[in-house]
Amino acid sequence: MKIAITGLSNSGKTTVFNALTGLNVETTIYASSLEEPHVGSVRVNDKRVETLSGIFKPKKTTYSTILYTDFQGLTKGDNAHNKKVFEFIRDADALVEVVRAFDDDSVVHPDGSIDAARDASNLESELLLYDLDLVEKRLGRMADAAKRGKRPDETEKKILEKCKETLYKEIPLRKTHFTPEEQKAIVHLQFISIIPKIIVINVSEETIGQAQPLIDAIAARVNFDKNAIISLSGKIEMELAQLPPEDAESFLKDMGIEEPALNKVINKGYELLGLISFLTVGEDEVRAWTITKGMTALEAAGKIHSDIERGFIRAEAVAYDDFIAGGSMAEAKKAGHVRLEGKNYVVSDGDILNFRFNV
Ligand SMILES: Nc1nc2c(ncn2[C@@H]2O[C@H](COP(=O)(O)OP(=O)(O)OP(=O)(O)O)[C@@H](O)[C@H]2O)c(=O)[nH]1
Ligand SMILES: [Mg+2]
Repeated sequence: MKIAITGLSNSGKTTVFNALTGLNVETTIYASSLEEPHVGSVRVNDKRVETLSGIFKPKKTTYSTILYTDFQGLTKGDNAHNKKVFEFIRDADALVEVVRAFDDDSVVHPDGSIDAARDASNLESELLLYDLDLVEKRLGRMADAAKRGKRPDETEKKILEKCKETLYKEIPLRKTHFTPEEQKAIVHLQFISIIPKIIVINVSEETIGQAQPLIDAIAARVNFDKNAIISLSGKIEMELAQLPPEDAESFLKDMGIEEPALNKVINKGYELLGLISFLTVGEDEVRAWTITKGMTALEAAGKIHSDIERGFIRAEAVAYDDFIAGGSMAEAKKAGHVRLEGKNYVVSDGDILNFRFNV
């Protein structure tokens, strides 16, 4: 999964990037002019993988990973600049939008004052404007082609009109329902407001845990799901991410932080994108695989290898908790917990799967 960190200049994007990745790239008090985004990969901590690895003692243990990117900030009203930024991030699976709420006179706010709800609203507008421009250009090209006698793709045209109407109402495309066919018809345009978004309010360290009024204000102003808004102190979380694990716990307690941002953002990302994990086990490898909720055993097989999907016969499935109750595959079988499932079985979070296939 790829998550792009975005936001206005000096909102703390790079600080949050460091907090989420444990890296330590330079943060600046002026707008950075990165030519290449920062990229950092982190593993998704999953206790189940750890426990299974302890049981199977495999040669290799593989966690799911998340790739974070951090790039230049967006600038209100600067379409050309924002376009450049969006082109870097529009292949992301999710956006983490950092909104500044921390006070610090030494860090210049590009709009002169601290107002998180205003910034969130401006950012949303920039996403909408970029998409509107995409839609209109595309429709314009289709109209030109029609004049030259080329018949437009009516399906695509209809969907584009729907997108245009939505965007004109200032509704981001992530709130629009598209059928799978519609999605397929527009995916090549790589809209930006269609990407699921988490808003991260970067608060002062003095106000950690007191962000509810701000969350409410942003949700109301941008008409945004409260459940997809997180607050944290980038500065503190960045310090936390640099600490050895044995010091991290007491630091969390001292700072009044319930859960490190690192976990919060990943959990929200999974929730928002409707992601779950299934597990594979064995002497060679214990591994977590990330899939979308609702995927079938056949689709899950395809995640591992197209050969397994092609030659799919059956999947042996056992729920993680049932497996742990017995402690081994033999015990789970004895207790009748190991099921044989077919192609259309809908995979559950935490299923341990073993695919039988024939190619
Ligand atoms: N006090 C305080 N300062 C912060 C916090 N987060 C970031 N800063 C400071 O704000 C400045 C900008 O932070 P960056 O993380 O570089 O911000 P950015 O959004 O990446 O900035 P650009 O890449 O230039 O757009 C740095 O001096 C940070 O130390 C915070 O939570 N509290
Ligand atoms: Mg930066």
